[in-house]
Amino acid sequence: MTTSSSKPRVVVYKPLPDAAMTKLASHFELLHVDTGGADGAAALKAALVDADGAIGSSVTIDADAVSGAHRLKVLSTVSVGIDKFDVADLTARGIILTHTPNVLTETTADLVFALLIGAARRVTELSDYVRSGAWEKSGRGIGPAQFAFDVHHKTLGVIGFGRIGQAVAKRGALGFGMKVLYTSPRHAHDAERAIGAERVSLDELLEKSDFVCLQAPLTEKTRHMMGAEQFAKMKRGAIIVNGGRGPLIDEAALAEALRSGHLGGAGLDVFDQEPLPASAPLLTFPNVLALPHAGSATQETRDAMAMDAVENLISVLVSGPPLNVANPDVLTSSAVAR
Ligand code: 8YV
Repeated sequence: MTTSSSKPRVVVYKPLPDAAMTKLASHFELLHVDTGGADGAAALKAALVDADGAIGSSVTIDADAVSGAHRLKVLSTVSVGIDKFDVADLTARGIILTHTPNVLTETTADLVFALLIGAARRVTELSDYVRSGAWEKSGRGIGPAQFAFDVHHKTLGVIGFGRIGQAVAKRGALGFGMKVLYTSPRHAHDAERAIGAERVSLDELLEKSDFVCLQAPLTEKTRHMMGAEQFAKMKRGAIIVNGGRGPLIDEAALAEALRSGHLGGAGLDVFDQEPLPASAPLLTFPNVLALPHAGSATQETRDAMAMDAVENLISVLVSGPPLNVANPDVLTSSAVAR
């Protein structure tokens, strides 16, 4: 399909806030694609054939999706995570992948800590206890059946110590007097100095932590990194929190660890299947606090993410140099000459 416009052609595969759309339209010819239907993947693949760029989020764009996209120069995801993409294939094709790492860290860390506290202090269970009239019927103050778990001065283990992981750790250490352990491919010396965070092995983190918080990126290496063996190594009564990606956890193993009473609870913002079906086994446990992948979901942050994603597109297709490139090897590879 040829375009009459001199503007680069950009596929929009996720609705964006008005301000971002206005800026996008001022630079590009836009083609909106609804990826929600049964033929959503086919529609996106067809639209990418004549596109110079694309912007959106939460949709898998694999090698097949871009196999006919011979003009495509950039994919701009409105997310920090890039697990929806075949990054090696994009790099080999010379397609730049940009993301939005700079504006969602604190917002996401706030929600992750809300999950930790909510799970520990049984916030939704106790709220339901009040709403259901059970407290009224008891005619007295609450008792041991309603007691929860302390957070302050406990040990927080963070798996994956990037921006969000470190922001969660700071909340624990500086706000709640928690001892922070972390696993990461490399030392985070600033965090070690600032909050006394200690880099340890995964086994040591699992054995010593009262709260285990998953903030690692999803890769083939980290998929199901928390399985039956790892849950068994956790302290009895410990709480798992996942603000990273659902497939970091083997959900069947988590359900068993909850069913046995080995784990004290879970705070989960991400799941293997999203949206999570209401019939999911994990939702049968009252000590599971489940949220709908809402880590970055505040108006201000989502507006900022969308605007950053638009600016990333402009930096590649209009102004240069490319901003927030998630696959920097593409900038030096021979394939970039498209
Ligand atoms: C969602 C996230 O992707 O940034 C990420 O990686 O997981 C979240 O911000 C968001 O739904 C994308 O718009």
